[in-house]
Amino acid sequence: MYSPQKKDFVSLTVREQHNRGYTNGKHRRQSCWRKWKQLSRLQRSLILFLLAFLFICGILSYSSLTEQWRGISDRSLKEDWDEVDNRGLRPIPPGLIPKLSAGVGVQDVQPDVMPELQKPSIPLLPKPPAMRKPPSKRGPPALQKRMNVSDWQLKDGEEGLIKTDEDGAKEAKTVISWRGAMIEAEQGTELQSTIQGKDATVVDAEEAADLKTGTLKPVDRVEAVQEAFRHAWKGYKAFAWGHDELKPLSKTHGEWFGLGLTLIDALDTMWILGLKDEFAEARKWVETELSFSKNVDVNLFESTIRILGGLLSTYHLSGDTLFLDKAKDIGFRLMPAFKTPSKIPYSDVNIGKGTAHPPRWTTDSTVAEVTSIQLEFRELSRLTQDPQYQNAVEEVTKQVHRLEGKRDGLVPMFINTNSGKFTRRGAFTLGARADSYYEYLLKQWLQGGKKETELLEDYIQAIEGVKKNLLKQTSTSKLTFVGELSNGRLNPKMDHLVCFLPGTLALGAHNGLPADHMELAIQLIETCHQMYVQMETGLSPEIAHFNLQNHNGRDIDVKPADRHNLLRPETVESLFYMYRFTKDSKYRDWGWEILQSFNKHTRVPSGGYTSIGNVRDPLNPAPRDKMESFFLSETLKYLFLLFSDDTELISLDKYVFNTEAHPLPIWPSAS
Ligand code: DMJ
Repeated sequence: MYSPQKKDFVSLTVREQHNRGYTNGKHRRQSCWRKWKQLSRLQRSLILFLLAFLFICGILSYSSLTEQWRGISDRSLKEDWDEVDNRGLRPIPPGLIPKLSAGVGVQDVQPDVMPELQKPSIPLLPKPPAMRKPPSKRGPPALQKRMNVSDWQLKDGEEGLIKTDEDGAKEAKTVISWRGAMIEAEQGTELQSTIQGKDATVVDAEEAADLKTGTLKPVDRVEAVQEAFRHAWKGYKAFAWGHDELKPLSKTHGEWFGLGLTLIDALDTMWILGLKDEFAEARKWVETELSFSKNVDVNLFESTIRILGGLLSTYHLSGDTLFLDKAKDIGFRLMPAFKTPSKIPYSDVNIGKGTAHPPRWTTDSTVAEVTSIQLEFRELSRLTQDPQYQNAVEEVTKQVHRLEGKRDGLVPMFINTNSGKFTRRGAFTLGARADSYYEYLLKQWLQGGKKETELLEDYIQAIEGVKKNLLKQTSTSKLTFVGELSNGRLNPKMDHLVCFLPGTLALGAHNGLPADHMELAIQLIETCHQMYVQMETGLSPEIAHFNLQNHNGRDIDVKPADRHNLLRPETVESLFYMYRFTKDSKYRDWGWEILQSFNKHTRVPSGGYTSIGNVRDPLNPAPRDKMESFFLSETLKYLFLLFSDDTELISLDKYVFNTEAHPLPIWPSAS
């Protein structure tokens, strides 16, 4: 049945359309439509195809045009930023920040006025990324595609990147392409490690001969460490100055606390290595730029061992009271962490607001964290003659000493800040979350002049606990390792972190503890050494799994998620102790091999060293674009001390190193 309402537009007559109120324009559209309908199906298809084709072409040319426009605007932004940079306007004027005077109570710390004060006098343009970011990564780290080594580092004898002319001089191409980003290559000598202007591979060959003839001069190795430090510092200075960490590949920085962590952590290393110019520049930054009056949350443990420890040791080495003043300031600002129901400190403190809190997901703190801040706070009390610091940390020591839940002196990994009791009991490790508890038992005993017998008792009992519960040997080469206990079952895995233990055991034996501690130290340092030499890069993984059954003839397996190396210090730390106490030159040689492997696989040509994601693949160690502050604070410092013939340089009878390698004095017996 006919129904005008339902009749479609095309079939309406002009009058009908007029009656329904359509306009003239609509008339025109109507006649077009009629013409369209009069075309054959083939004609209509052809026209539609042409229109679609033109539409696609239009879209394609639009996106490439906008790409160009974006490029132009990025460049002009970058140029604007560089101009601001070049005018030296980035640093925060710190003189504006009122310094906390001695005697101000924790409760008097005012919320910061930093946001206003930090602003430079001219508006800053947003900083463009130094290079285009790779697509964001998802999934567990081991599964993420990292940069290929070929993308950023040169291989031995690689053609095309380093050309050798007839005189043997190397000429580097100016750029290496990395997924569209341009990374500047430096002179050929920079692309490999350089010692006194010689290519490291050449030095290696010479060294092998020298080692045989016994003519190798120790000074070469000392200078190699200085050179490595300078190279790392060059990257930090160029791309991360005053920031927490260098990201050497993207040539920028990472921020953790926003307190110049790498710079502070590296101060005493520069002093010890004799790098006067670098030290002077860094000191200037501390004097003029460093302010702790900042509305930031910091981790109590990390800021104590790196910042407080770094400032205290630099004060002791240099005698410069600037560092003591800064140490007092940060130490005081960390104290709110101890205001908990149990007096076991919270993990985090806001050093500007004077408030503290546990992590968001728990009221637990980590046992290693609350028991490895004692050396620093005790020293702060001694220097300031203010007992509050020492009292706070020794209260923690006392409570942990008395606590139930240990197993033969071994401690669980967590402690609750409300109840003051161990939680998640049943898991025991000498690795992450417990490691430095053991280290600080011995070192506090030494720091205090061997008088605090409870510390010593706890330490000796714990080492017995290690022997009884955690010590095992691999079936193939009988490598001794320290496994982990989980609800009574031994897991034959060992963190690289555990490699601090041989050094600590040796230090104890040197101070009169049982001789079998030294025997164990010798066995364990061999295992730590094997964790390096059995890897294709010559660098240890973060975690090693040891074979108790001889099923594949190997001692060590590495799980994909554990293949990374963060430039950690523990093995070279122990090598340093072992060499000092035994004078066995093999420990120096092992350290030298490690330095060379760092140079080969983690050194970034434009400055800095990077952690890597895969120690099993020398062709693609998967650089992670991060230089941890402990590489400068610990790794290079211990290597330098290992190679130095001056055993009075930080004598182990006069200093104890905190867990971040900052030497603090052993207290004179009168105090
Ligand atoms: C350092 O910050 C300290 O040595 C800490 O005790 C453990 N981890 C890192 C280095 O690996």
